[in-house]
Amino acid sequence: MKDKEEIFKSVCRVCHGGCSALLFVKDGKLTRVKPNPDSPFNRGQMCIKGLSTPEIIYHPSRILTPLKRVGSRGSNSWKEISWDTALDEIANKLDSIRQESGPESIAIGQGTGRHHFTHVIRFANSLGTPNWYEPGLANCFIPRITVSHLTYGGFVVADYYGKVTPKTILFWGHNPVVTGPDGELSFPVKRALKAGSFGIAIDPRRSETAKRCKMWLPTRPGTDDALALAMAHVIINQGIYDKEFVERWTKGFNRLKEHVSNYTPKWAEEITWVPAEKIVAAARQYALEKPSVIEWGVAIEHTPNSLQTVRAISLLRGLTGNIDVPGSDILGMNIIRPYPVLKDKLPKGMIKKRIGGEQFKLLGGFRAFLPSAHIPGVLKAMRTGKPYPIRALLNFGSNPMVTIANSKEVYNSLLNLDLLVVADMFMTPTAALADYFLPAAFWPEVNQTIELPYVAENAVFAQQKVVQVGLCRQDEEILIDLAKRLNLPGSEETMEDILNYRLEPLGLTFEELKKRSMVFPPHEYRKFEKNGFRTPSKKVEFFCNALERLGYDPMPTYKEPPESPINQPELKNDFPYVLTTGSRRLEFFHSEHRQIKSLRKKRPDPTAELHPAIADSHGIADGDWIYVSSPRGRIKMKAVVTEDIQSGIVNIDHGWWFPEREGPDFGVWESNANVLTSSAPPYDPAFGSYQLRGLLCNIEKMAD
Ligand SMILES: Nc1nc2c(c(=O)[nH]1)N[C@H]1C(S)=C(S)[C@@H](COP(=O)(O)OP(=O)(O)OC[C@H]3O[C@@H](n4cnc5c(=O)[nH]c(N)nc54)[C@H](O)[C@@H]3O)O[C@H]1N2
Ligand SMILES: Nc1nc2c(c(=O)[nH]1)N[C@H]1C(S)=C(S)[C@@H](COP(=O)(O)OP(=O)(O)OC[C@H]3O[C@@H](n4cnc5c(=O)[nH]c(N)nc54)[C@H](O)[C@@H]3O)O[C@H]1N2
Ligand code: SF4
Ligand SMILES: [Mo]
Repeated sequence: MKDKEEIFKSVCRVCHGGCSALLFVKDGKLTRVKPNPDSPFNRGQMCIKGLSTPEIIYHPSRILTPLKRVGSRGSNSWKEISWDTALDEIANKLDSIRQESGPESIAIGQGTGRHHFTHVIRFANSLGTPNWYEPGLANCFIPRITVSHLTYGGFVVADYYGKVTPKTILFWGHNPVVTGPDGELSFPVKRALKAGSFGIAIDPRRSETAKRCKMWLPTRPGTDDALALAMAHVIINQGIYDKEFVERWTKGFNRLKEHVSNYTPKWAEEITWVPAEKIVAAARQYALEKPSVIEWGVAIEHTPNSLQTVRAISLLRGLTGNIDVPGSDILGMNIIRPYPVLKDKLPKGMIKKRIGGEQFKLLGGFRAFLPSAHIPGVLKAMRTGKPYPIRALLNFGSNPMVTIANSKEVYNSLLNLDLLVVADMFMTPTAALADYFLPAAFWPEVNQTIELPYVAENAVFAQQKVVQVGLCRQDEEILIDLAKRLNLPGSEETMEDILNYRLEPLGLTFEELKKRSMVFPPHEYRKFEKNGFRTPSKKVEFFCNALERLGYDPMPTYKEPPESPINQPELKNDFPYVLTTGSRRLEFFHSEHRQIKSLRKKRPDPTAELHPAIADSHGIADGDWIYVSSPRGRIKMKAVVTEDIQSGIVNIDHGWWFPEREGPDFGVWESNANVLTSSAPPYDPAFGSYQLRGLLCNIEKMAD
């Protein structure tokens, strides 16, 4: 007899999002995914990626068994092996490498914001290697998290869930209507804008979010620091800051006032290409029509001045008192325990050995929020053996051949390894270079908790395993089994032990949370009124002594991007336009989903957006194929000619490869934005961020 259909509540993780979902299971198979109407976050809505889950999970090219390479590296020929054989062999190789060259010669890479994110850190600590990384971090989210902690003593997120809706939303290099990142979903943003919040978009493109805003500041990529300093200048000079809040709750106001006195809107207009009147109008709206929130995005971290750019923006909240009051940016509640990452298991000597840790103190040093290694340095160690060799890479859920800057360099680095293990769902241009491929579970095959929004952790949801597909396994379980074989500390603890430990403050076990699906206590506002902000001065720090002690500017400063029309006028003839890369597309998550028919159909080709003014001068019409070139290489893109972009700027998708083509390359050199980018210095001095936006480029129509 056939089973009847069962319905389970879980959380979608096709993107970072966290939409609560109903999973329909019949005869051990996932038949449908529908939005869960009970979640205050997505309230019965999901995007097309999440709704495509059954198509992704049972996709014919998904890999369902562990594979071992036969033939030379990158020949893309494989044989199927059992889990036991795969894990025994990998553990043996890791063991020899750690004995011969020390655990630091084993690097662990992972993809952005995955369910196993913190477990990878736990594994690295227990193995004793300081060299784990994620392609975000220096270039994604760590600057926002760190600066928030340094400035306000905690992470802030927009308040869409209380009684008061934000009156003004300033979208800064951020397109949440499409991206809904880091557990801050797109749906509440859309609801707020619909309910009348005044949106201001600071973006070189009139993005999907900008189109719903009342004001658009079409900025030159890479100049957000200048724009933020000018807005601070307006707010202070016009006396429209929150005097009571500034007086009682901030430190360094007079120095800030002095510091920004020359950063006038006129000064910023020349740098940012945004008319001074618009800068003034945006600053006034944000400061006067309160409560206001700043939705800041990843664009402000894709620059080698990430620390100071994020700091400059963060001061605006302090100047206007838009912190932890209803409808403003609120401080996180962190309602469950942090993941037990076994920090104390990493030997002291190893902390010093972390690649990039000494140089980029807020990425990898002792003051770092989540100390990790600097990717360009790790890759260099693979190629050159300096400062010491990196011989193995365990890559859990990342596609560095497509997502890390300078793909050629990534390729040459990976080819030099003694051992490359890739855990993924599909054969990618990265996985094709591996010695072992481990088939990873997809979100309906995973037990985890998910905290929303990330880092703030104001709510917690249960993600639950409802089906088994092939021999695929959850990444954490793979890591636990590897840890057991290597006799690592902590390997006796099961996933369930860890989940129950984290949930203890709520008086719940994971089994109980699964039944309830979520816990979302009411927010406690104005927490600072009790004990002050959790900074050394107990105030919002305009002037930050901690930064000064680490050797960084205690006040935010402007720095022209290294590759720019102003800094490299000599490149003007060959590369006359400003290039920005990677604005997200609803249909794809980074390099994923190009093989998912229903999604690819909606966006079949890689695109470059450009203004008619520059398209015309090259004889390019909408839909033409063009070359986009930078000082590093050339790729093919389909032109989208549109008025919705600042003239002089070319915006290209990132993440492109072609799963339908032959491996091992799968066309990875053809339309991949990171053929055009560079991971060479200069880097942000604190985080090691490199430049992905605001580079220089040229365009050319392809012959038919
Ligand atoms: N569908 C989908 N959702 C995603 C992802 C995905 O791949 N697909 N990725 C996830 C991840 S890891 C992240 S980090 C987030 C990122 O999400 P967001 O922070 O929203 O980032 P993007 O879409 O990359 O860029 C946002 C906007 O910045 C603009 N922009 C480009 N350069 C600049 C600049 O120099 N200054 C300013 N002010 N604006 C600029 C772009 O035009 C774009 O509209 O999205 C997450 N969500
Ligand atoms: N030029 C340019 N480059 C960029 C950016 C940009 O804007 N411009 N954005 C950068 C940013 S912000 C980020 S965060 C990075 C993202 O970089 P990555 O994290 O490397 O991005 P993905 O393409 O999502 O790679 C994830 C891989 O993991 C697999 N996968 C999915 N789920 C799982 C799972 O649960 N387990 C395992 N083992 N595998 C899984 C997918 O199939 C895919 O191959 O890209 C960065 N690269
Ligand atoms: S927004 Fe993200 S979490 Fe929500 S349905 Fe789409 S992919 Fe899933
Ligand atoms: Mo990211």
